[in-house]
Amino acid sequence: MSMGFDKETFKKSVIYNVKNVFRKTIDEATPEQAFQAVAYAVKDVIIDEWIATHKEYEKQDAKTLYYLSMEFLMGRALGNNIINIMALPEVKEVLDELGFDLNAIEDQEPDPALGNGGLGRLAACFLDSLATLGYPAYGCGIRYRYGMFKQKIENGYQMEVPDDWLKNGYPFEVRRAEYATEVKFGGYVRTVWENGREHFVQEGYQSVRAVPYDMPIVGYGNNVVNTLRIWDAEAINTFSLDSFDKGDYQKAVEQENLAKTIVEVLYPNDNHYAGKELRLKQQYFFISASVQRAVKKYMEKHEDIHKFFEKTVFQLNDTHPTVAVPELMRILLDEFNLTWDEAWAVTTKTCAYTNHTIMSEALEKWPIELFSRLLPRIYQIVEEINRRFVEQIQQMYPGNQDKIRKMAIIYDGQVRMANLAIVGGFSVNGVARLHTEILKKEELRDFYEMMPQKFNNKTNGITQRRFLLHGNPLLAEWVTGKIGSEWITNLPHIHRLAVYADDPKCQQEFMDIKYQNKVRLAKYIKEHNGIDVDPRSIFDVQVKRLHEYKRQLMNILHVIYLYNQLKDNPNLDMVPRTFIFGAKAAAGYKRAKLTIKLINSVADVINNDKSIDGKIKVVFIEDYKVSNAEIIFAAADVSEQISTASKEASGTGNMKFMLNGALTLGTMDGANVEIVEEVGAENAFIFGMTSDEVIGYENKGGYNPMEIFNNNYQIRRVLMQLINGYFAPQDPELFRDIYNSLLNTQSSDRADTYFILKDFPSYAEAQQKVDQAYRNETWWAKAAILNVACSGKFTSDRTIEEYVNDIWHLEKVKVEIEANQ
Ligand code: 4GP
Repeated sequence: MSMGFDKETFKKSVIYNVKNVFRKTIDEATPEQAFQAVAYAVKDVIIDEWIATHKEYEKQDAKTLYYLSMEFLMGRALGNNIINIMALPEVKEVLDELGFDLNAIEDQEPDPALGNGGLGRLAACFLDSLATLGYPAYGCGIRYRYGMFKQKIENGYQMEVPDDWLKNGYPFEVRRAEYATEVKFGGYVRTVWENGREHFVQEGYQSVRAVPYDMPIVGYGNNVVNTLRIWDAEAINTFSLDSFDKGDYQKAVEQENLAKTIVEVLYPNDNHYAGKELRLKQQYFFISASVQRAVKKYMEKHEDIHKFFEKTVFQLNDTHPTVAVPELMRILLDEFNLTWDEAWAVTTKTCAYTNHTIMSEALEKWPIELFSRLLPRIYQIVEEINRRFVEQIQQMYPGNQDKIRKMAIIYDGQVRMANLAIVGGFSVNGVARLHTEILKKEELRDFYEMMPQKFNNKTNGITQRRFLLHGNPLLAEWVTGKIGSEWITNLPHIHRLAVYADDPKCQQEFMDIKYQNKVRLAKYIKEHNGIDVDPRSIFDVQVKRLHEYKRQLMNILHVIYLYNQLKDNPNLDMVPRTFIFGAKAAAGYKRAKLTIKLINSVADVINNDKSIDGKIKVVFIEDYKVSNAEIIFAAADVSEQISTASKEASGTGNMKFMLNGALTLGTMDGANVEIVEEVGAENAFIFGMTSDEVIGYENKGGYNPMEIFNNNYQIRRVLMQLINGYFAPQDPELFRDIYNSLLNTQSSDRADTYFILKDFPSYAEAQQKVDQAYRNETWWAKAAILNVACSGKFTSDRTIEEYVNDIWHLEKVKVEIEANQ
């Protein structure tokens, strides 16, 4: 238990908060009010540790990581914080005594969803691990007024509803007005000569005030509390008549609007770049504020800015924060008067870049017209970085224009952010072994040849504190009962479970827990979807963002294929299966949204067809998010990780399923490769083309899906059902676009870009193996236990230690707390 935690004090604090904030006695409090009161009471406990942690960092003058990310997909904090201060049993008791149920109170918390998917959730797992390992670190991001939209399904279609997560106030955040800074946009740069040197002054700009809000990131049982700092924007001068009098009315209005719109909403795109001006504003806004603050903080304790990198490291979470490179240059050049070479030496030792995707549509490129208009001084600096870099290319590869075409930072009228991130930093990493190899051999090959020393791999990980300890209490308790609790902070320890994999009693216990978790999910589905599902059926789950490369389409086409078999032969011997989907589609991604409609239309037909006797059920879980994800992983038997090989950089859902004892049905893509390496191919279901095969076809311009269509009657039958009204009797044309995308009868895209038909036969075969394997309960239980036992590598604690050793070079800090402060 946390040293700062005292049960009686906590109870009083909850009662007091209800009274003080809501003017009510505890028995009158609504569940939402109770949530707020409990959250404030927990924050009370955390605050002392938070202060102590930062005192300790200062005392030790520790090197600090700034994890710069446009996204932090945190999920709910209350339950996680209670677990990490190690006060779960005591808090439960107190709430019990006060007549509340902790789960119900947790359910009142909005999911802070300041992220889209994998990239944002990874950032959240990293913060948890950094705090638990005791490393000095800030997460730096944006306090979006509206996070990831809430998804409603209406008539089978996705509808987007704004996520007003701050509606009732968020108890864990603290506004830190004293650290507010100014961020400037637009205007022009004037050159002045002073002391025999050129100086650059930005004039005629608009600006906003960046105000940080801090959220505590609680380490597990170690008194360490780090900070997630998210920036809000406010108008510099509040709108006033005063400005009107001065003739500045227009400017005051514009500044007010700029501040309002800049942090208004998270762009809901995953693995996709939307080249909107506002997005670049968001990027520069939070980066300028974070970098300015990091420099100020450093200068409070140090004199020599040349050594900034000894105490500071910036990790760029994808290219979105890349303006950190020119922004740091600007501060060093214009505010500290360093020479170019001095400034460049500091910057390139401070910045490091992580690549999260090879999808070409995700590559950020800004038209120079827009970039230079919005960030005139920053653009000048990027021009100069580019000029010097191109010179370097010419020296190394004289006369090779192709190298310049591929590697220049500014080319064809665009600023290429990945190139800037690679050139401006000392490290470039991919997020799984296969992904890093593809970066080196294909996507970033020229850079790798020129600067191989920068490249390294950091296979992703996940926090077992949220995704097992919090999300699956039954299994967590069982694991601890068998092998002790060390796995909570040392996941490889979980391998000790392997000796129980063959033990019939343990197998039984394990399967009972899985069953109870399936009952929990079935209840959730009944409440939210109104569909009855049988917890004895195989729970076959694909939850992740909706994207063509992730191939939810292949999954639902296979469901149709299976359904056809069942219609042909109602006595078909198959284990009943519940196909569960959960996915948000970017609001403007038409085909993804149509795929959601298809899944729901297929669900409608199949779930209402009495003739198949409930052997197949299809469920689309509305509003997939961190909080329901925890329930879903715990209940899964089969983990669908079926992306086209080479396309999924890593995946992290795959790891969460494994940790919860689901078997992977997947391609050799991303971290699936490493999962299979850990657990053994015999304990997973692997199918489909390899990444080399896929890349081979791509280099030849694709393949001809018509051959498969012509020769495989079952596949042809499924495709024809897309256009003959089988699933859309009112509008037989509804799914024509999907049909076309597979056979390319009209569009200019390559036919079946993601090789769905090509991989379909081997996918169907693997699915058949799943069916067979599940019948052997002993085998299945053993394989599931082994998946849990072999998940040790996939803790984000391991990932963070690797970043620390190879890139960040941080020191661990210990925080001691006196009891009952
Ligand atoms: C994702 C990748 O698609 C996923 O494979 C990876 O596990 C995750 O990053 C974390 O590294 N990329 C994105 C994105 O979310 O927007 O590019």
